[in-house]
Amino acid sequence: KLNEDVGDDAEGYRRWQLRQKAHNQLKPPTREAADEAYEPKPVESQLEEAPVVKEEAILRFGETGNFEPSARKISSKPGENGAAVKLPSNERMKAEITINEFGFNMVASDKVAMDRVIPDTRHKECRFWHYPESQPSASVILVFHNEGFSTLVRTIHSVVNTSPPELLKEVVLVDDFSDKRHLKTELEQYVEKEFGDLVKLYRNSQREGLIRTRSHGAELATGDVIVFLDAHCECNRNWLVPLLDEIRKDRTTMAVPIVDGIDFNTMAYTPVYGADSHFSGIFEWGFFYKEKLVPQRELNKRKHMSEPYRSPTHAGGLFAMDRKYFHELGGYDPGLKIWGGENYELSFKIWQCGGSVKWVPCSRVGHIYRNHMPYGFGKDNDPFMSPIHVNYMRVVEVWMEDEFKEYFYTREPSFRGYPIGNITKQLQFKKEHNCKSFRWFMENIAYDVYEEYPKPPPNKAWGEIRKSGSSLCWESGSGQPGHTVGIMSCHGAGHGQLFRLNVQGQIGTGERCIDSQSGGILHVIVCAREPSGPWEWDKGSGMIRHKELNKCVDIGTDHKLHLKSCDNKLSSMKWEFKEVFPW
Ligand code: LR7
Ligand code: MN
Repeated sequence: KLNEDVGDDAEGYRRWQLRQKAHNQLKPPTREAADEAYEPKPVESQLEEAPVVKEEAILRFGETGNFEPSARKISSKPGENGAAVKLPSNERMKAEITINEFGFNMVASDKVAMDRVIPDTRHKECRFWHYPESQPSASVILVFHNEGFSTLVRTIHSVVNTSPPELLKEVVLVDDFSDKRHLKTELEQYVEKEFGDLVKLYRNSQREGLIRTRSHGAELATGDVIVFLDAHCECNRNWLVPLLDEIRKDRTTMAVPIVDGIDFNTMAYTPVYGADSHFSGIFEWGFFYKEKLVPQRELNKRKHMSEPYRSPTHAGGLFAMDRKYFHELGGYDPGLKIWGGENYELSFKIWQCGGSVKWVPCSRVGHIYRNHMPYGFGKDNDPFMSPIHVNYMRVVEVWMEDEFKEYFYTREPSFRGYPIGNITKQLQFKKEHNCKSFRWFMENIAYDVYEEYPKPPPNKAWGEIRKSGSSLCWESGSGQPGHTVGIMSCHGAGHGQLFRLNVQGQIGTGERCIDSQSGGILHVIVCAREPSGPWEWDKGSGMIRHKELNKCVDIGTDHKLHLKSCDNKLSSMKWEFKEVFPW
């Protein structure tokens, strides 16, 4: 019985594991038995059969759901019930070293139990869903590169502890060419001892990046459904079944859990979103991933608050798909490098070629957000163009038509023309499968992107903004809102020296904009929703004027940019845009 209580103590946990082992040793049916089961029936009898009603999940209050596990016991260990771990001051130094190495505090993580209880962050309804018993089996795939030990291993424990053993076919670990000692025999022995055959460990013979490593994992997996998680997650109660149920109903659905946060420093487990507020994944035109409240129109399609809803895209790391469907779609574009953009590639492909992406409120999984990315990009790195951007461009060139491509290149003008490798296979796939246009996607699925990010008007000028005839450039530094804009020697590498003036008078840099307090210093702001602004550049005089204040940009003695009364005789008020292609 799936919901049979195994007990909350160590003995119960053993029993749970034994059950899993036994399940794994079940023999598959013989070829003959399988053939017999699938013997086609004569047409007459098929006609007599009652129409098949697909089984539905039922919400029945007062009666706990069939897959709902009983609550585990909270122990007295640090981090229990998702609490923050407090370190004594003498361990702080060591903790900092691990944060530097892994992006997480491994000293804190090492103190947290492998089977700690985390708070149930789901909507209250979730406990009362009764799902059809017959569900596809799952392979949970974890790819990893130089991860910490206890965070990785806790992810496996958590998957095993929270998944019905009948449905968890295997956990597939794929090591993306890590070089840490603890990920060699120590990991092999631990996994073998704790999980036996349930967990399989494979290793890449060279660094492939997370995207190709996931594709590799999907090829090695044998379950009906593949579920990807980052290698630093903790699964919440009954997270798996609600995902599987969406795929059981429609095998072309990508089912996405709601991601809770685990603090990199204290391991505290906290929801990012409350159970009553529904968010979905979107993007701005430079492809920074964003989340936004789901439009009411989408929510109204459902009967209950806890039911899944459609989303344009997702963060990338955590999702479930029918394994064969993933392969039918060609998996990820193998030309994508290391990290980034694969979430768009897969979600655009799914939506445009007839499937759907759904976020599932009753499935919650915690993820440790790192404090920094602790690894480099290996040989995929190029000093002048991040592989992330090349990935974005592959997605743009394959899945967007001219109009939408243009919005991307308006936001990132210096990327135009960078070689992105061969995409004929991807374009061919799109054609052969009669995939819909990006316009269709924007109008029907991602329509509310425009609410936050209206179509950007074209640039009037872009590039470095140089003091005429000099090598002094505008510099927005970190680009953080509030950062002042100063003057520095031009470096030609883009970043904080790349600005765009659009035809509606807005000056942008990256995803941010430039403003000035009345008459004060120029500084970085979060762009207003409307892509317009007060700026005007007169190519002839070189002056950049704030139209509303009728003042011009000048260099102050503090090397920052100030608004002063316009004077076309001042050389410090003459500016020219110089397009740069840092690659
Ligand atoms: O070269 C690599 N090889 C790997 O196997 C680099 C990474 N990895 C592994 C790594 O060990 C980890 O298990 O890949 C997984 C993801 O890498 P992270 O944790 O460094 O990525 P992230 O959490 O910073 O980034 C998010 O965006 C990525 C874009 O490519 C991936 O889609 C990540 O899965 C994704 N993470 C999430 O979606 C978690 C939740 C929300 C966020 C952010
Ligand atoms: Mn991650």
